[in-house]
Amino acid sequence: MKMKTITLKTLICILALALFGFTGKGAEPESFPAKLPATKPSDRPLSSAMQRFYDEWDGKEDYAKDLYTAFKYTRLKGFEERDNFSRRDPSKIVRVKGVYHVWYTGRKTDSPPAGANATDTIPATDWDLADIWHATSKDGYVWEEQGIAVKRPESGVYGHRTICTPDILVWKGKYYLYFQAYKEFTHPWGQIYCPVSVAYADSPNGPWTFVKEPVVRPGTSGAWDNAKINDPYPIVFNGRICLYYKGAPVERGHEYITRMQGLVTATDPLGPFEKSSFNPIFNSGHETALFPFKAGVAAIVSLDGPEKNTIQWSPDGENFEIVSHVMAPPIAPGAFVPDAFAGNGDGRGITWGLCHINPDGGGATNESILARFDCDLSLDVERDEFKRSNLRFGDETYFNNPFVVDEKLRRQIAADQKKVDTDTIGTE
Ligand code: AAL
Repeated sequence: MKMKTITLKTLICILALALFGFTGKGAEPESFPAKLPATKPSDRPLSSAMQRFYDEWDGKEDYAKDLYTAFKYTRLKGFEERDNFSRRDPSKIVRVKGVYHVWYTGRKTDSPPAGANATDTIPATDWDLADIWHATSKDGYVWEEQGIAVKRPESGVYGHRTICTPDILVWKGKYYLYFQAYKEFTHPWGQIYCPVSVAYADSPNGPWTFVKEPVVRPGTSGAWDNAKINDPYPIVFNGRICLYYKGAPVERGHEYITRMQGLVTATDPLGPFEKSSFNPIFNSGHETALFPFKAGVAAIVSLDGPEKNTIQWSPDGENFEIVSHVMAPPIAPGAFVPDAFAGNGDGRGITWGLCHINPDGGGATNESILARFDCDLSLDVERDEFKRSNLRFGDETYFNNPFVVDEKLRRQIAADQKKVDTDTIGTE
């Protein structure tokens, strides 16, 4: 008798599914189907997560998106390693007559950064007492360091203390390097005034002419970017030079905006640059990393802020939306963006670039090295290896900086543990 009932029920179910379930019409389906409905189902209750899956994520897994990627890293060859010779914040890469060119912050000092104990010859930070260096490569792996491209200018001129974090623009056959230009001692580094200056040349190999008057200055008193214009990053979009940057106010701390990014635009590389009325246009990120993508602009937003570690896209270069979340994005990426200055409304994306790494996992007073990253944020390649999430790290990663628990933290954890660990409630 029991057997019979089950069989009858099963039969009814199969019939119901055959009639309504598979067509999505009529009776409510039993469970959410294994094959994702292409559009948001309207005939069944959806959890908040499944609503978002359709409303915000377009009914797609992240790896199905053009602007999703994993990142892989490779050690570079050709950079002489020496104590207190630091290289960081590479520019985007340009290729001229088959040769790749990159510019970066180069600090060659006699001693390591000493924070508040810095002097005229002892740097405060990793990017203090630096110049803009240049390297070339035929394959993107083996690099030949060409030495200093732009030198710190004389006393009294912005950049005398340090010039760093360069990026490149090619406009009407000429080359323009934009960089942070500090006049004074850079400690404490949150408080110092830092405009952007520029140098130009007829060829990527220089010689470079340093323009003494900064081209982009921090905002007025009280503005979100009133102290520093960091990470100037030019592309050409909608017929204008669009220079993205990270702004910083004099005051720092949780109640102040510290890691937002803005945009200035111009039609002449030497300015005047006009600030976007939407600024800030990113609420997160650290170093700027953008590229033309389809008819708009894409950005890698990493490290800081509520939208850290995302790839974003904007149709107008000013109003960005999150497209995907990424893991372990490159720090200070400078991608090879062949169409960065094409301004043709058909951005093809990026597949590799350089970034920097702090070998000790440290911050401002640690030395940095340049590294290569590869990815698939391009419309022109198919790289399954990069369209995967769920990356796992080996023990080497977990038991080293920045994950390692140091002595001070261990003491705090021990004290907290005494305070908050009780027997599990209900076990008495
Ligand atoms: C970088 C950049 C800017 C900061 C410092 C040097 O990675 O964000 O350049 O000022 O750190």
